[in-house]
Amino acid sequence: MAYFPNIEKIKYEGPKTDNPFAFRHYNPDEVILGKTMKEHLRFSVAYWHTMTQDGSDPFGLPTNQRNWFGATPMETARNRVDAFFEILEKLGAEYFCFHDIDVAPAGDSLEEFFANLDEITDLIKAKMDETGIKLLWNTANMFSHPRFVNGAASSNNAEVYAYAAAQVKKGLDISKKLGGKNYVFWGGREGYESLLNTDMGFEQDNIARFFKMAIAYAEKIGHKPQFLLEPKPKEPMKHQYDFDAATAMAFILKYGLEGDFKLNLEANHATLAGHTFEHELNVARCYDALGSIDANQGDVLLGWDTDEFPTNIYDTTLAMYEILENGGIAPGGINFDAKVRRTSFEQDDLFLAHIAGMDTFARGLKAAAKIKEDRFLADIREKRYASYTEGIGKKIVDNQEDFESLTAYALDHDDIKIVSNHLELVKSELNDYLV
Ligand code: XUL
Ligand code: CO
Repeated sequence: MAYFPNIEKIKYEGPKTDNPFAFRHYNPDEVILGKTMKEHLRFSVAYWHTMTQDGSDPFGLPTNQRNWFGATPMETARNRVDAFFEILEKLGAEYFCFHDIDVAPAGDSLEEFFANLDEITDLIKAKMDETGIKLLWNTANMFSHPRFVNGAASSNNAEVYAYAAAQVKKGLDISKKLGGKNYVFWGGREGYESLLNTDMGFEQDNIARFFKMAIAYAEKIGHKPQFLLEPKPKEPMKHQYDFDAATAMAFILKYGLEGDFKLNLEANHATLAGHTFEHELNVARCYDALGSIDANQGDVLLGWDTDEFPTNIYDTTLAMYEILENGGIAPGGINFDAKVRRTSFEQDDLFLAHIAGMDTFARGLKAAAKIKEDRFLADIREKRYASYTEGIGKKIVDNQEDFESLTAYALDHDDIKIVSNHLELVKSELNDYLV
């Protein structure tokens, strides 16, 4: 059965089309800077927002109209696999991501949960084999169930820690079965509510032990996906340990995990941390740790994780510039960790929303490629640091100077000429690339 009988495969029809179910900017086979748009963008659809989100909010009941509900939770889970792959195929998205509980019901025991996961991931595997669609990453939901009220690997309760380990072990077995490219840890409740009752150092040591066990298990089963840590500053916890890219890197480096871990950076998490998305991507690049991205956007007027589909070309341009400067995002991708608004409740809105996000990233890619080709930002930066390319500046970067030699130099050269950044001009010229 087709769950979207009125929707055909989404095609590129160009900016002039009046067909809302067509790409206006994302042209998968168009070559930009030597790679197709599809190769650059590596789009992924998130199982949770797309298949399980119901449109409810703290004040209201579900609004979403969906046609895949069955008589039992397992029947619904089976239907969802078919509906999800119909969406992926019709969108032409090559990748997908999921949490364990997105795909299979938890049942009444851990054993039943694992059996449900085995059955559903067999169905997913059959669909992957049939369509060639690949698993960008999977992860374990260790934040929804009440047992995780105090965290998972950071829990004060060792039995919760063991339960979480069992979930991640299963997640890695599934990653092996489905050929997952990456494996994500987002510490949904790895943080604290009050320092009055928290031993932060102990909790972080325990999280690091947990990650090392995950690495050891992946090595043992001969399937090592790229591990990714996803920072977020707050929500649900008041303070989360992986606050932002820089904090997550400090953790990774402190515990010697840099050989196995990179970052999965999410746009709305960046803004919650008081950063731009490009700031987070740039921090990751400074550590050679840009792994993958969760594409979405927040709302400047709201202080929480609204997970909106990305429609801001300014942001996607600067994000794509970072990705181009990184030499691409593979083996990561651009995963739409985004949900339709509660008022966009028709099932076909799932397509309209993904098309909007894919087109917005395609426009960002095109603008960023032009910025790179023209060396627009590269030249501005090169010129700004020109004083380090010769004379005293060159000697500083060649490590040939010390405080005494620099003092001698400064005594002779204290009539310093400084130049304006002309930043308003830069921003105005940048606008020309966006439209
Ligand atoms: C939550 C969030 C998660 C992670 C995966 O804000 O971003 O969906 O991406 O657990
Ligand atoms: Co995310």
